[in-house]
Amino acid sequence: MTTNSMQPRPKTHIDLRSDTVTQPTPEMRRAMAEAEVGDDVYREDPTVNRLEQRAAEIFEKEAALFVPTGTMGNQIAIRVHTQHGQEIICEERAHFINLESATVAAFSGCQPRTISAEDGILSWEQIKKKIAPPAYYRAQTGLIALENTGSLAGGTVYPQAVADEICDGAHDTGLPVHLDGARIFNAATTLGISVAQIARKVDSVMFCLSKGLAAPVGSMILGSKKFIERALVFRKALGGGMRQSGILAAAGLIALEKMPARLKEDHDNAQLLAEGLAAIPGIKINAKKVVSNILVFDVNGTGMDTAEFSRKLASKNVLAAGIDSQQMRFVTHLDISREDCVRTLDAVRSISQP
Ligand code: TLP
Repeated sequence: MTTNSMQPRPKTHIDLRSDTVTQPTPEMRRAMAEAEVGDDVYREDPTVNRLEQRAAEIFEKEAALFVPTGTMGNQIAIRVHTQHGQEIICEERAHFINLESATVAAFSGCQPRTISAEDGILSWEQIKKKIAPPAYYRAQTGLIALENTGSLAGGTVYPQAVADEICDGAHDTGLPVHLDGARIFNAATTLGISVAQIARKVDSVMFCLSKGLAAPVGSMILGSKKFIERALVFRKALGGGMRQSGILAAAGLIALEKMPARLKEDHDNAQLLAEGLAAIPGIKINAKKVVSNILVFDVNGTGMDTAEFSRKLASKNVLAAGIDSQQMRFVTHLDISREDCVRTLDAVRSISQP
């Protein structure tokens, strides 16, 4: 092994497409090389077992399971909670219905019952109206699914009292709640509370090690021991039994223990970008609504659609993508510095000139 193999790839672009693009840190790479491993399908990988135990402790849940992706984590949780022919109540921009290849239909046999909510933040008031009445010809509600932070909604964060009220209402009605907490550590940073407090009332939570926390691969799902026992069956069914995955879990442990502390820096950079963008003619964004590491802004006033805007930005070595024809998304992360944000704003100014 050469020393170079431990080095991150040289940076040629400012990549704001997603926090999924983060490179593993040198410490992660070392830990991966040295990880003690076993066969995780036999549940004998000591590093995976340690990661699952630490995640359960940090989230104050009975048990945790390491899965390859956030998508698999969400879809396993949904499969455990629901039965074929049921409905899942969620916000219309929820990742699990928009960007997970209709797996909720194909694997769980469920349909979404969506609600359009301001900033992607649902309330119990809205949800309770969507719970199916007990008529034999109506698909029955099987699950309520929340997302915190809301990825396509612009990294928005649930006020904890709002999320807790939803959980209390759901439980009083006999319904479970799953939280897509892909970026729950960003939500915790914004709220100044622990991830355990955010997840206290939900029945299951998924979070990603491979986004802002910078691990190369991996997500976790957490819940009761019974939930995780069932989840293990569906992880195998989906081809997620990974053998010597301690190599990956070793990076995941560093992501979990060390990386949350630096997320505030990403939020500050997102705020800098938001305030800068708000001052550029033709661009619409409310900087006050940017509370984590994701910004969504409207480029319609520049006379460009997002495809053209992205193309021109790429010619200035800044990568970003649209979430539709008018709205662009920027995501800050470990590999984006304050200086990169200043340069990005210069690039946006130069392409937005009439
Ligand atoms: N989100 C990705 C893309 O799929 C859009 C991104 O760049 O933001 N839940 C949420 C809230 C997510 O944002 C994502 C990934 C997932 C689940 C799925 O995670 P992976 O990509 O690991 O399957």
